[in-house]
Amino acid sequence: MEKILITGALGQLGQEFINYFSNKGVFVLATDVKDPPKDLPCLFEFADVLNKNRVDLLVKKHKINTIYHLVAILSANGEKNPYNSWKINMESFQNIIEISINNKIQKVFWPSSIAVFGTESNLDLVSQNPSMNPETIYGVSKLAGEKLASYYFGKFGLDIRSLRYPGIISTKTLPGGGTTDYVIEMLNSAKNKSDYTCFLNKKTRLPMMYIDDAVNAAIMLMSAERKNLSISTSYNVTGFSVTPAELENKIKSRGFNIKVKYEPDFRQEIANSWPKEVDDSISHKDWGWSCDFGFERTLNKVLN
Ligand code: AKB
Repeated sequence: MEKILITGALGQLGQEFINYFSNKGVFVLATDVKDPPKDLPCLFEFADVLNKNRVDLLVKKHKINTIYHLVAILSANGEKNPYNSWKINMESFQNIIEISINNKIQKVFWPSSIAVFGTESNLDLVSQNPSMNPETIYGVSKLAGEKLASYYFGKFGLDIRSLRYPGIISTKTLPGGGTTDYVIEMLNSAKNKSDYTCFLNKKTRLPMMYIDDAVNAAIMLMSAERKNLSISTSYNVTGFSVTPAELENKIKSRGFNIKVKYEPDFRQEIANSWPKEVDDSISHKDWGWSCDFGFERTLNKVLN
């Protein structure tokens, strides 16, 4: 029986994983460094993953056998304090790796990101293994994390599985400090009847994914037989690609009277180094991935 630890559990993905597993009756221990909502449907412990001993004790106490390690400082916030971002993104992952090996954890899920690519990749359509030169500290740490995952699988047999997530669109749980966050901000402004100032220019095309697909992709990858996985770093996945102008027009065509201004800031440079489209054919082949939510279906979910 799976006994799951989720770190960074109160973030955008974590809360969705908690709901998913709790609905299925799976034991979940959620940890984070902030207070949980009163109605959290699982056990919660306050724990900073930089405190290795504390997490190790929790893993032993609750006989954890699977870890979803979701702690991360995202791309835009990362640029504000690169030293701290590296520490939080990488030291926490190193701790989870060590704890996992010492406690014979069966599987670890760790999200990577489209931030691992860079302007040396063919950004019009990034393949699984192009040349990569990430241009944010977030991307640098995600690429380093992918290499660690592959190293510890090869040398220690630790089964770490990973996805390169695009921007994730959810409305119940919000992201924080990312470059793709504009989508959710614009959608929420439309619903709240307020104007929106977009921090990217209107033609910036980026890959996105609806939250249900993001959760489903992780579950599918975690359930796949390891022998079918040809990638030990991180798999490309995507839902659809969109520009701010296309999103604005679609929102308006659905009857929302939103006024959008475009005032690109430092996040534009980050977006310029990210892919427009992602080729996820190896995920289709290795573990049967395909997304359920395109642009229209995502909007049906979010705007209705
Ligand atoms: C971000 O914008 O930083 C994240 C990501 C694509 O990894 N949403």
